[in-house]
Amino acid sequence: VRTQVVVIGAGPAGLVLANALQQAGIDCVVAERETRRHVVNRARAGMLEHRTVELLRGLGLADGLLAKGSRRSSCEFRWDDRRVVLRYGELTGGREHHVYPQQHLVADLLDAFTAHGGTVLFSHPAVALSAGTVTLWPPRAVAPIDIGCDFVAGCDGFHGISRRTLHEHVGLHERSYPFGWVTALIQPPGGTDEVVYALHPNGFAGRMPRTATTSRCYLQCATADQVRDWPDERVRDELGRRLGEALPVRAEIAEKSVMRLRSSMVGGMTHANVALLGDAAHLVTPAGAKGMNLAVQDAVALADGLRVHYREGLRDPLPRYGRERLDKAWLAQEFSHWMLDLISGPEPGDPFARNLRLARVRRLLESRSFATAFARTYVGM
Ligand code: RFL
Repeated sequence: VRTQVVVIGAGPAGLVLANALQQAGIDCVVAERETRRHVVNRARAGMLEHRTVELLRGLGLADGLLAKGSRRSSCEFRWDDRRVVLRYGELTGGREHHVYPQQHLVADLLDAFTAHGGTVLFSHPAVALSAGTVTLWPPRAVAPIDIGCDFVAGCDGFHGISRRTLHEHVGLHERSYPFGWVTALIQPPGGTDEVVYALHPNGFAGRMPRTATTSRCYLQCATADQVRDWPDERVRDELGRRLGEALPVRAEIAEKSVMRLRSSMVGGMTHANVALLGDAAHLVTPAGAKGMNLAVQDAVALADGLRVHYREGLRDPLPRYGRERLDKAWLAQEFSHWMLDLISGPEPGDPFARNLRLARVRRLLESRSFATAFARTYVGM
């Protein structure tokens, strides 16, 4: 079997790439380890930057999110008894975030790709890859199959095989943070509201809308904490305490987990004819909501490079893609790192650290030039 591009992974990066290649008349096959059901139900991110939406719109892939998503152009900071709203949309000429759950975007992208004859091989994990061949293990098969190709797009996330295969060639830079975040999807009766960042002496708490009835909430915790340390009552109590708004006892809590916060950056995003995209290349913490956006933007950039390669004979399209996107990824990494440090730190209870953090938040809210710089980066200008 042979195709022009093998795309490993059917997440946002892989599926945007597959759709863009299909539209450019470039043959590709998507190989995904999990089932279709699994990938369209995997709730993760939900904040799409203005720029990401423009790119998806340009590919005709934004109809679902424009019809069913919502928009946000402000966020609220809370500490002590203060609640201050930052209307960042007013500082960016009206650019804002679109809120649409990642799994809904993934479902839309799958539908668009397969409606035009695209092939996604579900339950086909990639087990080995080289510059010109990807080896897949089909379900119940006794032996793997090889697919030959011109290019391999490693869109298989942080735990995938692409990053592991390439990292010895390109290097890896990692950082773990000395605290974790408990995360849960919560359905408070009565619906959900603003993006909230609360800086409480017990640590950070955040609430990000996902759908009209669901929010993703975050609570800073100790690195050693396990999910069993955070029964639903504790999550409810602590969210209520840190956000300053009691959560109704009936608020349903789903998909609770403890996130080990870490950042990871490959030293280079390409090697020979293999390109890394999205989380396979760069992992950012959820602070600043950059991960899914970077994944989509990588995919559009790689598709552009490959189109010019096949149409106009541009040689070696990958190095340019890798250089440009790694620079952008570092900018997003820096913002996410800064944002994490703004809202969350290793020393809840340390008044010096807390007051420094609060001074930084106040400067952000009180200085128009600081707020404008924040707003532009936050919405991805
Ligand atoms: P994905 O989405 O992880 O998709 C990778 C796909 O590859 C498959 N796979 C393989 N397939 C074949 N063979 C193999 N050997 C394979 N190994 C893996 C996997 O099954 C999967 O389908 O990577 P991609 O496309 O790079 O997309 C990245 C985003 O998913 C990620 O950055 C975001 O979810 C991060 N993130 C957030 N990003 C934002 O922009 N805004 C947010 O608000 C936000 N919140 C979050 C987040 C991530 C979270 N978690 C749990 C990781 C909140 C959470 C809780």
